[in-house]
Amino acid sequence: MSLTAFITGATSGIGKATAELFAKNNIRLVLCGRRKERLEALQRELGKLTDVTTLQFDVRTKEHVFTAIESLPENFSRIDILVNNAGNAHGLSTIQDGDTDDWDAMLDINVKGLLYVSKAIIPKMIERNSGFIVNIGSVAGKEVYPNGNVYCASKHAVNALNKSMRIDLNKYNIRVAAIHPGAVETEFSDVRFKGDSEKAKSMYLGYKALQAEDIADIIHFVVTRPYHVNIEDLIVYPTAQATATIINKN
Ligand code: NDP
Ligand code: 8X3
Repeated sequence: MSLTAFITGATSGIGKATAELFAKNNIRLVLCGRRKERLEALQRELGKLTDVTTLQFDVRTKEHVFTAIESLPENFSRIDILVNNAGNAHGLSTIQDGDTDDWDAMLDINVKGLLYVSKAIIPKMIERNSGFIVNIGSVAGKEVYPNGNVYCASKHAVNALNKSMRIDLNKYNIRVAAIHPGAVETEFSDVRFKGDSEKAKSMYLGYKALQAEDIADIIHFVVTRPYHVNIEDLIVYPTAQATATIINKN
């Protein structure tokens, strides 16, 4: 039987590339995000390759997360792979200059949203004694850089939750893995810099950043190992990047 994957943040970047690669590999898809037109377009396109259903919800809104997931049709209710990917950085400033709405967004989306979605999906994995949860962290969850403060805190939380899930779900035969990318050229910087596309583009100039497809490829590799193999934690940089802040640009 084909596997079914539930991908949050499937409308863009890493989540979208993962959906596309999974579809090519005959993995059935539950695609989530807030932008309905993008979800519909993906369903039309990837529906030619595999079974696809979509759920439009904001991961911040607890009730919507649970209602949406409960509304899944019976043939999509068995989730084999959960990719906890939805998230973004909002702003880049010192702690003293930080915008509290940005802080709320990052903690509510990157941390609490991931928790709500996991809470809604895990019970059926426990019942079946199988499942795979892939948490998309960041190098920002492994180190802290100037002005990264709350985004770094949110991704350190993802790192901690990944480890916690591994421990708490261990006896239920559920695999848990985190992938921590460095710079990936997606809409990430557009969101971080609030639509300042020049500033966003400048983040990826002078070196070859990771592409969303590179991370999708790694996610696919991780979830297609034999069931007794769990790759627990991966940091993935572009070759030009040595740490969160050291990038060899020319
Ligand atoms: P994108 O901005 O391209 O994609 C972000 C995705 O998250 C979109 O599909 C967006 O969908 C979804 N999302 C954002 N907020 C919400 C919300 N409130 N509710 C539901 N969905 C939401 O960025 P990336 O693909 O780069 O980011 C994916 C993940 O990778 C994030 O967790 C990010 O932190 C992480 N990451 C990114 C890196 C990078 O350099 N790009 C590096 C390291 C980690 P929609 O707007 O339709 O809701
Ligand atoms: C995204 C990578 O370095 O901008 O998580 O935090 S970084």
